[in-house]
Amino acid sequence: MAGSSRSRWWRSPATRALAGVATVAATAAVLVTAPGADAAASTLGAAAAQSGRYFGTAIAASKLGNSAYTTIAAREFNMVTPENEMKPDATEPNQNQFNFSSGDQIYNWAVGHGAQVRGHTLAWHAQQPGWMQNMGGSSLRNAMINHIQKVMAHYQGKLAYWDVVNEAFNEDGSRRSSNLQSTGNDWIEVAFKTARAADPSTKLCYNDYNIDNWNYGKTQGVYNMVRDFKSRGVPIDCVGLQAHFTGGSSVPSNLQTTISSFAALGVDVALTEVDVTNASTSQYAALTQACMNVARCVGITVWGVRDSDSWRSSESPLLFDGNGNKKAAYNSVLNVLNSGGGTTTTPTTTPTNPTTTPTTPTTPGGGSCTASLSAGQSWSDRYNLNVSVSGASSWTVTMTVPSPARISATWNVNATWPSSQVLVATPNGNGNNWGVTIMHNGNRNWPSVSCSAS
Ligand code: 9MR
Repeated sequence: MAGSSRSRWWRSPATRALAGVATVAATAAVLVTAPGADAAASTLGAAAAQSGRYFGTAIAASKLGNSAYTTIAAREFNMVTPENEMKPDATEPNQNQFNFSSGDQIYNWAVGHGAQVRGHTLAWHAQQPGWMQNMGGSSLRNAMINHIQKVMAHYQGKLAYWDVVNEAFNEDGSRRSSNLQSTGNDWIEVAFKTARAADPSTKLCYNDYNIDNWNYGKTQGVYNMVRDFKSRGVPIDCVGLQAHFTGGSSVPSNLQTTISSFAALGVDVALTEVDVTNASTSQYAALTQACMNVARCVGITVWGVRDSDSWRSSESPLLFDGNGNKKAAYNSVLNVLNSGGGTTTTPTTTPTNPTTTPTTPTTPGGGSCTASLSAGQSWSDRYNLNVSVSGASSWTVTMTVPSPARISATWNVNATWPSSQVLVATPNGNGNNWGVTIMHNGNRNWPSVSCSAS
């Protein structure tokens, strides 16, 4: 089933129609030469990338010296959220004195392993540094603004997403009382406006737990805020459903309704901190399918690598056991990711401005190899390109996307990202046909590519 879905995806008439001559060449290459091209992907990140999504994990800097941990993390995940290292108590331990050492450690590890990073988090009632906890009024408001500006300036242009505000609502949908809330009800929109000005290249998210059930007061409270922000032009790009299905929670049957309802407001949606009591295979499959069924559900992040890394380790809620073995839930997630996007992920079939696509997608490189691009699926905010390398079997392809577009994911290739705009790719042992997802951010011009044989 995974194979046939994948095969439809690669060879769909829409895909061929979009790409013109270059597509014919690329499709032919897939049909003739790529034994692995129709195979189901064998890691979570690669499987998610087939539909333009990512699969991520929380990473703790203190564990980056543990090779059992990093081996799994590097192999399986293409999005990383620092579990604690970019929170206010970590980044601004003394007022206006910043410390990015642990955050940078995670960032550098992630991009060195082909993953993107989700910043977490800028304004939150919890994990505030001591000096901030007793502040209020205009001094706290100004401290929050300064914190957002300085932290985002440090990571300017580097992060795919930022959780600008975290957990600001009560269970009944009212605002949570906190020192931040006491500075005025507009503190959340001030945070988002400050964030947009500080780094226009990153996506700005609101993130919370217990907003998975559409019929829940808190879900409705957050939904109404996002709707209000969109109607008034307050900058917000995404909503993170933490999706902690531990501590007595379970996946609600209407999760997909929640995801699609937020998406219909014009924001990306992601499941950002997933864990499930005893890693129920059916619940993991259901939450993955709910995301796959909504085009703007951009990815899933689990809150830790192995059960022993979980903040709720006694519930064994993750996809790898303490010895690093794949659990049954791992396979149920992988199968859903490999089975394709489901009916409601049908993409828009034409880029909004196809005339901006260069007509010379084939760029001969140095040495004796050539990388050819052809159009894959496209969505309102992102598009896939298929890359076919001919000539040498040992090659390095460098791809540069035009700013403010940024590379979001790859599949079937070993990739490192020296920056959000530059990708360096080498074979992963599974043929010469691979792909990339690009968030266009308004610039749909295709990237330039060069190939060098080695
Ligand atoms: O997993 C994090 C744990 O190591 C910290 O001790 C805890 C402190 O608040 O935060 C945990 O992560 C939380 C995340 O930042 C926000 N959503 C809830 C997560 C689990 O508590």
